[in-house]
Amino acid sequence: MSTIQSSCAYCGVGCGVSVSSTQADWENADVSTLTLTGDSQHPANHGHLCAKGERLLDSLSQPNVLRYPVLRSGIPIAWDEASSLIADKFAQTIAKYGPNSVALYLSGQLLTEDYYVANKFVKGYLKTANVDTNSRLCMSSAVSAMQRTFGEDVVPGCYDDIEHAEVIILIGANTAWTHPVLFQRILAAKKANQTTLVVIDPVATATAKQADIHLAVAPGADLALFHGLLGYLADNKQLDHEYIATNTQGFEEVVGDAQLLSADVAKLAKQVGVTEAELTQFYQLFTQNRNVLTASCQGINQSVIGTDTTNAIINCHLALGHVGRAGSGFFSLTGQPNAMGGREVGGLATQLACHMGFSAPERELLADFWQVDHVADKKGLAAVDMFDAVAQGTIKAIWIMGTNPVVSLPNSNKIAQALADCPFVVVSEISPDSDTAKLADVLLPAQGWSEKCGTVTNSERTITRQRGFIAAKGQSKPDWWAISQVAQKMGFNGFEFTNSASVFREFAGLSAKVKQVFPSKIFDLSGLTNLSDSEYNDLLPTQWPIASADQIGQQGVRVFTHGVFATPTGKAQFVTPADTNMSNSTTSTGTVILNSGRSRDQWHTMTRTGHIASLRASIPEPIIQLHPETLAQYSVKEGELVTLESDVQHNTSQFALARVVIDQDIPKSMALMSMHWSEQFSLGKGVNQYLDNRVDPVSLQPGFKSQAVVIKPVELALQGIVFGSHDPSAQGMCWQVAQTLTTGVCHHIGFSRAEDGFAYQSTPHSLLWSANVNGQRVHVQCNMEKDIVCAIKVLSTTRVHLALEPMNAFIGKPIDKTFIKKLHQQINAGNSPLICACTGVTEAQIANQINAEFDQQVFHHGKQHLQFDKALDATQSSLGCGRQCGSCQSEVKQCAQAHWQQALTYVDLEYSTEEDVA
Ligand SMILES: Nc1nc2c(c(=O)[nH]1)N[C@H]1C(S)=C(S)[C@@H](COP(=O)(O)OP(=O)(O)OC[C@H]3O[C@@H](n4cnc5c(=O)[nH]c(N)nc54)[C@H](O)[C@@H]3O)O[C@H]1N2
Ligand SMILES: Nc1nc2c(c(=O)[nH]1)N[C@H]1C(S)=C(S)[C@@H](COP(=O)(O)OP(=O)(O)OC[C@H]3O[C@@H](n4cnc5c(=O)[nH]c(N)nc54)[C@H](O)[C@@H]3O)O[C@H]1N2
Ligand code: SF4
Ligand SMILES: [Mo]
Repeated sequence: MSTIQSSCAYCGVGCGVSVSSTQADWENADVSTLTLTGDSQHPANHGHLCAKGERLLDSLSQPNVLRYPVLRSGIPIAWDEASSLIADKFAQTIAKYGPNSVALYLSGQLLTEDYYVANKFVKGYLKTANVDTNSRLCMSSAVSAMQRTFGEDVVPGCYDDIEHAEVIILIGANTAWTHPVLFQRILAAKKANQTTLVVIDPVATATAKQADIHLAVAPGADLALFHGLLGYLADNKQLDHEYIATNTQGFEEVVGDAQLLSADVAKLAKQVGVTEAELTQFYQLFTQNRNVLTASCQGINQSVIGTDTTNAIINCHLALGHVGRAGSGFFSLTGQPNAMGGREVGGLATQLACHMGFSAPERELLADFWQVDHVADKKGLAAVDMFDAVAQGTIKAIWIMGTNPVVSLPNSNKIAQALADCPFVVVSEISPDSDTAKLADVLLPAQGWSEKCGTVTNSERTITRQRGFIAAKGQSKPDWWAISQVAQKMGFNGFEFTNSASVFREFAGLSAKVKQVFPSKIFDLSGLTNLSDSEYNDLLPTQWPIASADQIGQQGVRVFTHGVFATPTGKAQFVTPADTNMSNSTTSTGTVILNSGRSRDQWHTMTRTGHIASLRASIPEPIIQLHPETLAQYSVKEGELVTLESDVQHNTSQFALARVVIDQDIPKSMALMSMHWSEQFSLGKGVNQYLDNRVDPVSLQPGFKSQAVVIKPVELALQGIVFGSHDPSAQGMCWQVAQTLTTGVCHHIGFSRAEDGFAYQSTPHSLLWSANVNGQRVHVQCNMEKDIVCAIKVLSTTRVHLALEPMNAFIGKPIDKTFIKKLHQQINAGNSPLICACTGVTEAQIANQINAEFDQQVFHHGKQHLQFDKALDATQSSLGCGRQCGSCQSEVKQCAQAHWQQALTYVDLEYSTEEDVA
């Protein structure tokens, strides 16, 4: 058995994985013979993984893998031809329209080496800074805030702070689902050290449910909350004036402004959307505890006031002297596996490599290092402006790499149109099926996770080697290699890299040079400049700054520990927010605030997780979660289909976007939908078609999280599911969602006219019948080919619940006498939603088990001595649910609690009946 260490392909926790093979010949090993576990030696996860990480090997069996470069016509071409074509088109465009007519749009899922080469190509040789990344949609507000305060994009703390904190505040972060391994570490610390966990989120999320205190703030009120906190701490003489005087600037201005808020706590509480008691309780945590850690994510970043809000949080910690000290301060949770690495090499259009800006000395250093006469002389276009420029026709050639902007950028229909109209679009992908890939003039096959090789940096600045362990599929190539080919074809020197190690060495060398000329910079890889290929291959997870090779393997590093910062004066800067009355949200009568984010089991636009049956089962169709009172307001019912209308999109589409789910955890003013859906999986496309592209003025990050929309019911005459063969462009279909099962794919479908539903795939030979099953009138159509079932369609006027996997099992088999009976049994069985992705445990199983535990307790101890916690524990021990990666613990508990409550009602009923009889 041999083992290779690598890193997880998903979130910014940056877990290490160990892949093992029984075969010595890795290159030719069959993926099904490999095993993957958490790397017990990796400092980020110590062997733990979440449900997505555990299924990394399943992600490799994609239905469609891109293997060769392809033209829009579908004709495959050779790499040599493809790179010549791209080089020619880019050169011609620049010659005719200037350097700013071209752009690259990258991703936090690329490796540092890919990112470095892309930036060198664009900023050094194409002479434009039009190279931006999806990190703009993700981390840029945190980046801008840290730059403003600390002088550099540097997260001061590390994961070890979790164990040192007395209070941990998660703000705008659903960490239980989005950074599950870190959340389990927080829960363990909470248990061991009685750490107080506070969650600040308008929604009672799975994370909030496991907290000691949940502050359900109004959307965007976080800015007032933290700015008011600064005033409160000053009012109550809690600040560290010595630290403020010695190490900071700008305090007087900000504190005066903050005290205007704290002067009237009752008014402030109202603005924040909490009670005065809740507000004071929260503020007192800062006066009663020394070690308070605040970690933020997209609920803060994806807002038009994201940078000011982050600065308001940092201001409080700064004024308490809580920077670079164990267990306290501000921590930015990174989204993607290498969003941090991208920022290091200058992936954002607004910075240069190694955290440099565009000042003359910084540009000269870079030009000198790359041996070019000059580099791009000013900031380039950030994501939203970049695609606006594509739409306006000023950018005429764009290369998109490792991201799916047609789904993930706001106002996504406009993005799709812009790319469709753009004269030259190159997309580097692992799958030809993404919505963006379908618009490419040239589609390039990239090596994906498991094939590619390089480095990534996680939330706490740890660089980990991502190692390839299987042979590259077809002619897929590393992204850095593809850029180098095009650069060389354009006649540029400096792209003769032989492997990822050679790229990394150059990057580390640049870092050493930057550190030498600008010693106040914190970012430092100079200790890695002289790595040999084999040292690079063996590189241990290492946290930067790394000034010497002796530091390889270092962990638990904090920066700014001596109160010296990367600003010109060496002092940290307090930042006064522009306007604390500003909110991220817009509302008007009849609208709700649309909140969007992540589901527990899916990754982004689902290109890598949508085909994994066990990850698709928990949320088979797009859903929109609404508070029961909001349903009444819109006259919609649970299970009905709706679409949205917003200021940007006056919706003329007849397609349904999502199914309504009642949720008491959502505030009344809000609708919540995930960001994951796209045209690849759902006819209704995704949520971003209804969001406009307003941005934070400092960071230019889109304010995704809270925009006003109107909910519009979509009337369906017939809806249901089709198994087996399916015609996606059938007449009159207005709802269509593809779901992968373990044995194939089924489609959830809907029709606004009943005749279209009946006509769908109907042939003169179809077997047709209608029946009452489970109190519902269902219309079944079964198509046969040579006595073998090739399609089964089940429709009804309302939603049909089916046991999906057993239904799909009829496909491809002959029918017998019991066919209809067996089929009705599966319709009768319904479809119990999956609760735990790791164990495959459904709601029905939890219900059965908790009911059994209930009966046991009543039998042994009587109705007066029921203990829910004991029953829950027994249920989990018996089924295993919620015990593996832990990210569904709150859902398991909620589900068990609901059925326990039901059992209690019955017991009371029985009790009263007995009484009555007596
Ligand atoms: N399962 C899963 N995990 C992931 C990802 C994934 O796709 N799937 N993606 C990764 C990436 S790239 C990222 S960036 C992270 C994102 O990780 P998170 O930021 O944790 O995830 P989100 O669901 O986008 O949003 C977090 C929370 O912000 C809340 N929120 C909305 N508006 C406000 C507000 O005004 N104030 C406050 N305080 N909260 C608000 C939402 O209700 C939501 O619960 O997740 C990473 N991890
Ligand atoms: N409404 C709303 N919109 C959002 C968000 C939100 O919360 N709400 N969140 C935003 C955030 S934080 C993020 S990070 C973005 C994410 O949005 P995207 O970056 O658009 O999402 P992904 O699905 O991760 O896209 C990555 C693409 O790269 C491909 N790929 C995978 N590996 C490789 C590789 O090695 N090389 C290449 N060349 N391609 C590869 C995948 O198949 C996939 O198509 O979405 C943003 N959009
Ligand atoms: S928490 Fe899960 S998704 Fe994130 S890096 Fe670890 S295993 Fe991967
Ligand atoms: Mo992200």
